[in-house]
Amino acid sequence: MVNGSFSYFNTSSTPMDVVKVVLIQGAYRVDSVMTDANGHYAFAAVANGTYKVITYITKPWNSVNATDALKIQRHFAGLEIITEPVKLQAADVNLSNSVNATDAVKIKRRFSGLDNYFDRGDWTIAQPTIGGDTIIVNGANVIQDFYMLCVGDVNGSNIPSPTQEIPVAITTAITNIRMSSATTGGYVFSDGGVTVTSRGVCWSTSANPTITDNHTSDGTGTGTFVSNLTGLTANTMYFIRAYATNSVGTSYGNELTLTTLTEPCAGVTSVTYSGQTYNTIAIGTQCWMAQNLNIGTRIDSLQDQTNNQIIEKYCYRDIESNCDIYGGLYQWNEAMQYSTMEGTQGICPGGWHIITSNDWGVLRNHVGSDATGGKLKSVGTLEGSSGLWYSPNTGATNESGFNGLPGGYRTNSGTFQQLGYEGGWWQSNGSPTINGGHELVEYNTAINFGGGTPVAFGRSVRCIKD
Ligand SMILES: [Ca+2]
Ligand SMILES: [Ca+2]
Ligand SMILES: [Ca+2]
Repeated sequence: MVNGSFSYFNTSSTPMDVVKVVLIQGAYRVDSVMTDANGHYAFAAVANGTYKVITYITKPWNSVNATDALKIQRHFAGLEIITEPVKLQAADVNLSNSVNATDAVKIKRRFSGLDNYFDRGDWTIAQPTIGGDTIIVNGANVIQDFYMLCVGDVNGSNIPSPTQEIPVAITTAITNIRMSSATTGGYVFSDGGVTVTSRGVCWSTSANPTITDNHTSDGTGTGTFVSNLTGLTANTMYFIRAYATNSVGTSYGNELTLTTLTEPCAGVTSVTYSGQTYNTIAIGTQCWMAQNLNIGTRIDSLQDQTNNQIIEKYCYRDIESNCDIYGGLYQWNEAMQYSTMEGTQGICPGGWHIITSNDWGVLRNHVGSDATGGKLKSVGTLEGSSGLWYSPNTGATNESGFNGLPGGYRTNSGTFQQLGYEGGWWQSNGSPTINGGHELVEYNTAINFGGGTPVAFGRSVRCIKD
């Protein structure tokens, strides 16, 4: 490692930022780096050997005038001897290896506009004590500081100002795209020499969004930040850029685009099916009916439902009004309309289908695996006259909006069970002679149980949009 700092040889030792430092060995360029705001530079992993540095400086040549010329004349006259290596270099503007009246004259000519360059160039550097710009690496880290002057500024009267530019930011990839939200962010890798006072991302439906459009505020300074975009419109394309602001101005990162997800129930707030109207509910990316299906002709619980081109239903305890509240109960094959295909329409209206195990998995992923059943159940208790569940209705929040009701079921012998205690919905995975898939929620737990029920049982049906 070779590292150190560059500073101006004036009374305040002004740090020299944005100096491009090139490490050379003979004619070869080994590496190059830029000094930071404190003038620091570092070359990692430098092999043993003898090196020099050359520099590139974009700051203006400045503050060279008659005072400097006078100092040179006093040095030449032996009145005020210049000893510091970097000042001697700055004074020898014509590279003659001596400091004399010729240098003073050349300074005056340039200062008065008769010349516009020095043989030495505009800037000179030297090590603080031994002079020169040689670096010897011999098995250890080398710390080597350098002093700089404008050529001719013998009295070090120049005070270079730190470089101040707008920051530089990049926009990071967009993730978690939803109907109304997404996650992105940025990386500020340069503050332009001045503290970044605000940063984030801005977005618009038009290209080249700015901070006058919607934007986040995600901290200050350089480095990585994460931005959460909210309040987006479904199914809409947005242009997104990171931004970073310092006292010089605001810069923008590369532009990215995203298209929000389509509202799953877009344009379908309700479905009217065989005289009954069902509300819809968007849950994540899915569009569900908000009520259990209640279609068909009620038959007595002691009869089986058959493949007869008529949709038949049971109502709990054979009471029609229970179907109005909880929906009908259907044997699995009737619900499937005698198909065995997962995802079949069954007794759902066109464009909708009996839920699949995959549909339920998507629902559960969206709702969350913790207390899923509680988030699916309607709230309140029968005892409290506040709901349809028996107490305690553990964990019920209906956070999902699914509004799961405890419709109970019809057994294979024609009795009814569990009204108020259990809600269960057929899935279209199953065997037509054994079990159909089900998903259950219960009054005394927040857990959601998947499994199978004998196909001769009657259960509730919830339809999901294709
Ligand atoms: Ca000279
Ligand atoms: Ca000066
Ligand atoms: Ca039937």
